[in-house]
Amino acid sequence: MGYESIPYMQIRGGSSKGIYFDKNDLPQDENLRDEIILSIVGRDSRQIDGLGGANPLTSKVAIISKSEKDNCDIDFLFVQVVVGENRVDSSPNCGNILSGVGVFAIENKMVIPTENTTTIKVNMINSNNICELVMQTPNKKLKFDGDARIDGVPGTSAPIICNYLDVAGSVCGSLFPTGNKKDVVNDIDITCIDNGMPVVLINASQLGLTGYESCEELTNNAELRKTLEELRLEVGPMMNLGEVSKKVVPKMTIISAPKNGGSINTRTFIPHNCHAAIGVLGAVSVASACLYDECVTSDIIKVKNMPIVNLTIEHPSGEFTVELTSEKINDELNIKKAGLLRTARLLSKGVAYPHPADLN
Ligand code: NQM
Repeated sequence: MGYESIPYMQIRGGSSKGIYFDKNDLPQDENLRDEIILSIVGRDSRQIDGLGGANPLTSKVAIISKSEKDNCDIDFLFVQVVVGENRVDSSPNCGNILSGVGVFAIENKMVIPTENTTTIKVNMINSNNICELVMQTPNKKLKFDGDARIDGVPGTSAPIICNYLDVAGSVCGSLFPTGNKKDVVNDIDITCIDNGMPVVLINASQLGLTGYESCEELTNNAELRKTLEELRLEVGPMMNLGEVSKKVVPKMTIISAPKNGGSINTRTFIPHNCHAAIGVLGAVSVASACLYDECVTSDIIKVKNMPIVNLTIEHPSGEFTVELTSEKINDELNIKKAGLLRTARLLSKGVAYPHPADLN
């Protein structure tokens, strides 16, 4: 089969936007597949010759197929196109792009909607975990309009409930991959955690910041970026991620006291630019640290009401609430489920044309 033109959908998933493909429309060979993805999304920093939006949040790809697993409906592989670096990274997952997977699956007739709501079990290939998406489908039709609002996206849409099941350690092997709830690296106190997304937490005061600086101010702070990158490169192997200079994980999250009635305030580098909001699984990892008194979060928040806790993560464009369900096994707290609200919207459907030179 030739790949001169490839069907795609462009979907806003949560506070990100991506190009969604049916796996069967892309080459099986991963190198050729990634070249075609780069060709379609864009190789240069402006993505002038591609469909991407020249920002990490709009330079994302989903590859979707019917699930090969008996207990799931859909298989989803996430691919991050690294803006301006002419390469992709499929080591992390993306909870925002995941929230658009149900839209693609129903539109593409991979899932037949049921009355009122349709629950789709998604096998997240990047992290080998399951997420349940509950979609609004009155009269067995996918509904986009509704009154759910998420920060980072204008207007309101139909709610999509995302229930992540057992995501602890899905990228690094364990919830606290260094074996500690707190480490000191380069004289900075940090917590390294992976509840679906590898994240390094640092108190703003340790970096000489308030934690309320604007995203632009932080991204333009060359000294801060250098400190964060040195720390990240040091911590990557400690988190079982190996050498991370070419990886987009771990993400670096600066924390401080909440300002707007939430649980904790954040600024997240993903990993070199400050996120306009916060990633879904990134927020889940931050919330998860708040449950443990030994983490660096405990200077800001101590959580007592188990087993179901709602934590509101403040970020540069609003807040993000995560509901964590945990249980104690042999005195150790285990987080079983992370529930959250997203919305998604189908933006366009069509065929994409890779550059002919990339097909050889
Ligand atoms: O953490 C940004 C986003 C993400 C990823 C990033 C995400 C997640 O906002 O699950 O959603 O961390 O690069 O889409």
